Amino acid sequence: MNRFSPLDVVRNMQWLMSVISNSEDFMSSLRLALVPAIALFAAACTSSPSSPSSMPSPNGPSVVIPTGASTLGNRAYNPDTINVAIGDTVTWTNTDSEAHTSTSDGSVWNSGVVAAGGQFSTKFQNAGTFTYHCTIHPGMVGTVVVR
Ligand SMILES: [Cu+2]
Repeated sequence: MNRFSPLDVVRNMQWLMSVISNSEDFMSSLRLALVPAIALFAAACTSSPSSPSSMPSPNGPSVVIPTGASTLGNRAYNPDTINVAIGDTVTWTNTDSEAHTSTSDGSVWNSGVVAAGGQFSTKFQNAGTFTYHCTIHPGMVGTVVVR
């Protein structure tokens, strides 16, 4: 004997459809709940960490302008002569309490005024020996050698 009449099949289909539509409601409400959670998670992942109070350490070659640099002559940039490779980006970090510049004698680069605590970076594309100075304090001199 057949346990399912055509009417039973229709009823079962209706039950199945109601379960599916309920589960779709459940899924959509789950999505609605998940979207803000995922957005928050993504925002947390992409936001940068809180700004450090100290200056970032440069990745490439680095020149420090030390305290009292205006009176230090050829020790005003440390190291006085820095050797780098073509394509390197050199960063000057002004740890002094006065503003300074890193200004190429041959107009290859010019930092402009680098405030106390500031940094300046420039990329060296060509080989050569480049002397530079501070436009604010005559006597502050350094050299970048690019090979
Ligand atoms: Cu200076």
